[in-house]
Amino acid sequence: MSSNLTPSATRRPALDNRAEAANVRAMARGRLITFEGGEGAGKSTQIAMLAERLRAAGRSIVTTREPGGSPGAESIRGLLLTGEVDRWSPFTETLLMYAARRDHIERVIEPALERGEWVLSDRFADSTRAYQGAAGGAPFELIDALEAQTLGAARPDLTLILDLPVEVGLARAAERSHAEVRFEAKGLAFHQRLREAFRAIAEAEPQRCVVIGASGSREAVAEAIWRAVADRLGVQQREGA
Ligand code: ATM
Repeated sequence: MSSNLTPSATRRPALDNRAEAANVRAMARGRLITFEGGEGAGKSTQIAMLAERLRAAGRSIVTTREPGGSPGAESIRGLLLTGEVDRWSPFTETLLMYAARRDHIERVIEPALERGEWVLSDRFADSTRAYQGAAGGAPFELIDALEAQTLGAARPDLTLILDLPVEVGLARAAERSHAEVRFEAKGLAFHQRLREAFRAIAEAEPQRCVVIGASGSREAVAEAIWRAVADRLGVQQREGA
C-alpha cells in the first residue's frame, strides 16, 4: 500500500526529471518585476544587480525602463522629460505616458513574457498614479480608464518601491548631470506627495508591493531586494553562484 503513495516522479531517472522541468520552464510565462520610487533611489544600479543575480539563478532577463524601453517610447520620453517644467499639463503627460507604455508593452514587455523571460522595468504604471495623479492632480478616472484599456495582461507580479527621504533623493539626483530634469525641478512639496503616494500604493496592494528602504549601502539594498524576490517569486540561488 505504501509504495502506491510514492510519487512516480521520484522513481524516474534524474535526466527525465531535468528535461521535464526544463520543458515546463520553457512553456511558462515570464514574470514582470517593476521598480518604483522617487528620485535618486538608485533604481538603475539595483536593477543591474538583481538582473545579474537572477541570471545566475538560471532566469532569462530583460531590463527596460519607462517612459521608454522601445524606439517609439524613447522618442516620447524625449518629449516628456526635457523642456520647461510646465511644458505639459499632468493630464497631457498622462496621455503621453500611456502612448509610450502601450508601445513598450506591445513591442518589448509582452513578447518577452510570452517567451518566458523575466522583465525588470525601471518604473511602470504606478509612476503615472503617483506623478501625474497623486502629485500632479490628473483625474484618477482617466488613469483608471487608461490602465484598464492599455495594460492587457502586462500586470506586475512584484513591485519594489524604493523609499528614501525626499531631500536625500533630490540631493543624489542633483549630483547626476543630465538633461532630463523636468520632474526633478517640480519642487519639494511635489516630491513629498510622490513619496506618500508610493507608500499608499504599497499599503493598498501588499500582495504585489514591497517597500524597500533605500537609504543604506547599495549592497544592503540589493540584499533586501533579493530577499523580497526570493520570498515572493520563489527563486532559489544556484549553489556556487
Ligand atoms: P527616471 O528618472 O526614474 O528615469 O524617470 C523619468 C521620469 O519620468 C521620472 N522623474 N524624474 N526625474 C518620473 C517620470 N515618470 C512619470 O512622471 N510618470 C510615469 O508614468 C513614468 C513611467 C515616469
